[in-house]
Amino acid sequence: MRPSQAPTIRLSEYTAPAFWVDTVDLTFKLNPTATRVISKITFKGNTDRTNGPHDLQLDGRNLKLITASINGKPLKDDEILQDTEGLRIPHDLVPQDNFTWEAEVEINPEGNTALEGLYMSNGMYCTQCEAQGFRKITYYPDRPDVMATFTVAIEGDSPVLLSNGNKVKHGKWHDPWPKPAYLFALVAGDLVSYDDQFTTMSGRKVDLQIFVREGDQDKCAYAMDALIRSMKWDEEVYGREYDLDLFMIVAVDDFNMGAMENKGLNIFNSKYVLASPETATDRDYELIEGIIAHEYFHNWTGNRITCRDWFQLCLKEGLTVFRDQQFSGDMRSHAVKRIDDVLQLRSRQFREDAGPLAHPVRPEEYIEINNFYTATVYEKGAEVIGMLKLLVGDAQYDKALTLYFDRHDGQACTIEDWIAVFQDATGRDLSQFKLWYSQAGTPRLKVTDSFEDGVYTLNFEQSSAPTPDQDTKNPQVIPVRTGFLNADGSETISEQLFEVTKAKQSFTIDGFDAKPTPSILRGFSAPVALDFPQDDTTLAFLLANDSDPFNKWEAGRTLSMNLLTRMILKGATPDDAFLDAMRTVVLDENLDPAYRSLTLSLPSEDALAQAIVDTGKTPDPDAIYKARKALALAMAKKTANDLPKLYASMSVDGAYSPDAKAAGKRSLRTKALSLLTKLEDDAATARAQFANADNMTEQLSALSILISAGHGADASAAFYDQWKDDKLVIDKWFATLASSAVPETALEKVTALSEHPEFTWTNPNRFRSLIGPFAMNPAAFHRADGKGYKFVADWLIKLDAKNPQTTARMCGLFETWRRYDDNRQALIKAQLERIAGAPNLSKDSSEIVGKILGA
Ligand code: B3K
Ligand code: ZN
Repeated sequence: MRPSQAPTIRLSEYTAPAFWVDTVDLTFKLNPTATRVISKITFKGNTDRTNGPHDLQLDGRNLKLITASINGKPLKDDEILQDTEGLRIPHDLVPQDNFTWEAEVEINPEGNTALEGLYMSNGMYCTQCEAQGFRKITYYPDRPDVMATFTVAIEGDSPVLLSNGNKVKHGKWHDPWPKPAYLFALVAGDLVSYDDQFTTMSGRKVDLQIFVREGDQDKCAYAMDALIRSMKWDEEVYGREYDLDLFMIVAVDDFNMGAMENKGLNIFNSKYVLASPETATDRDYELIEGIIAHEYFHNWTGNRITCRDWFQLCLKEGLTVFRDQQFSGDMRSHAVKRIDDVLQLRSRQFREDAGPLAHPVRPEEYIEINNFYTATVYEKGAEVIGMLKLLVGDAQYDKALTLYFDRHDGQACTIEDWIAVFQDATGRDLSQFKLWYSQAGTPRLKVTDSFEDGVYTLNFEQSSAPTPDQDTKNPQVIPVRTGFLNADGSETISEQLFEVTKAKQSFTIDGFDAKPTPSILRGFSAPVALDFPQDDTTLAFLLANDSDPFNKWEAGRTLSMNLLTRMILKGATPDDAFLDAMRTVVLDENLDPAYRSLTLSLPSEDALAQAIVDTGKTPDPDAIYKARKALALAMAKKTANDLPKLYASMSVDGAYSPDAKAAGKRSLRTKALSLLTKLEDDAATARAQFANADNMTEQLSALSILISAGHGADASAAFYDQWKDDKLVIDKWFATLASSAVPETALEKVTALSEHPEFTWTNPNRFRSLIGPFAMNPAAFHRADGKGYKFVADWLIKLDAKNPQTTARMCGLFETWRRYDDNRQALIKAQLERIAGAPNLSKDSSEIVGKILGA
């Protein structure tokens, strides 16, 4: 039998299954503690496999087997070899061609606190099967390359009984599209639906339903609108039509992640469905739109074409993230979306790539696959697609995607299939490009330039630091969009796309009258760390003149990063040139408010810590916190006379609307309020905004600003009192109190919050709302006595016993520990070792903590 210790699964060891599955019939007899699952599965031998005869090996975890039979013949106990991971029937009992397996198992949804498989959330039954939750429902070859059609019957008292596909009758479902088991879903509960309809491009009518708890129907309109826009966009931009009579979304309160793309029955964390102006922020609306689109887009990139094995996860996730980013850009502003995406990429993926959890976009081994739903697989995976599109051009990209859908519909595919499609469609050799999938780490691109006799030369040098398991790296294909500016700020020649493919490579362009100012890596055309020192005067020039919105913003960001680094390491004070540049942004009414808001935002404390590490120094979280605060104060003083006007002019009249334009104004208004409050002893403007706000964006931003300013006590109490019956808003209350708390007292505050009766920590949203924001408040988390680390470790150990998946993900909060001084490192290490040594630690957390420790 299989070893009981968690094994390492390797891509190189992939073998096709011995048996395929044609059809699956499931009957669920629902009961909170003893649900019966009756399965009838038709198998057929995989004729490509020769080294038979084969045993029947089925995955299964936490299942109580009641009966099993093959072709109607009951199997005796001693004919079924069971262990904790599944069962095996010896080959002499298994027909090697076609046969029917039937089994009845019992499971306990109420006892399932890991929220994987069939579980209960506030009295409602729901499922989460990706990646390997189906094996907690019944015995099955639980791997994505086994695709089958499912018929499901649900017996239970609930008025709403849902599963995938088309509805046959109440509680009976048939999904005509073959799918892997990870896309199976079941929901049963006392739910109501918010309905609409969509007519597809070929004229078919599709019913759309969002299922929520009674009382929440009035918070579904935005999600429905986003769904309809997504369906239309996928038809228009990718030619993809929906393929069932019905598309359903269910909102669930207890969920380990954002949402899940189960075929025809998406299950969502309720925070990414429910929204009203009073209870959801602009950011919530934006995320709802993006996540609804993401899950819907999976219907083609993920469901119709799925992954052969879990190593290929980026095949569906990278592509689907890329598609949702395109969609959000089309719906809102491409410039703002790109900056937001790069900020995310740097803060999550570059951080991951620089630390002990670094892994390639397509990992080559894992212990627990749930640990690989990472920023690298998702966000870097999307960047790789963006580069591919840039390199082959828009028309060739469209051609390749059409070929991908035509060639692979209904299949479980690999990255090799994906690359082959692009090679075949475009005739381009992508063998070097493919390194983006296998090499971990963020390439560094060092650039120098020179000018002589009208010839301008750019010299590129790429390198990549060793990452765990990969000491040496080969040069990758790095597309570098570059513009050239005249002294008056105009473009000298049209933008160039340099394809850097060698370790060292130069490009020359002649015909310049004078040395141009280059604008390198426009649009952040490759996920690399650009090393091209430009002085403050040049950066200010680019901030003022660059026609590429990303690099314009980037110039401002580099200016503030450089200044803050000087303040932290050398005790410099804010200089007038910087403050003047920021004041120009405050006053520039020709720029989009959302864009101005982004430009006025200072780099996060975490980003500054990494920047200091990059200079070879050790970051001091207190010094970083103080420098940021001092710079914000200097900006406030510089613009003291402008802020009241900016604040007033950004107020949005009329009823609240979450559209990008209105949200952008509110965002800039918040920036103005935050600066203004630094100049007011009594925080009067923020207090007034808090008291008068008619929407959550303005109420919550005022609360956060008041807390940061040390004036938040009354507002916090009032906020709690007003919203105590709304779980999602109370999550925001916990999160804001933890993230905005001033470092000196933050630990005391969050400790008290962790004892609050509403800190229902087994709910993942609530747990993440308190522990996550505290650990992302660096000066608080990294307090020198180590008590911040202990607080977080205590909670992680406690949660691991209930919910390994959420715990393991949050262990990543410690991934940057080697950045810090010896004293802090020792304190963190001690806590990591405590977690690693906790009795019965899950394999999820043990894999992550082991890697972080470097074990
Ligand atoms: N595919 C799911 C994520 C599943 C995570 C499993 N631990 C959501 C998404 O990416 O759309
Ligand atoms: Zn996804």
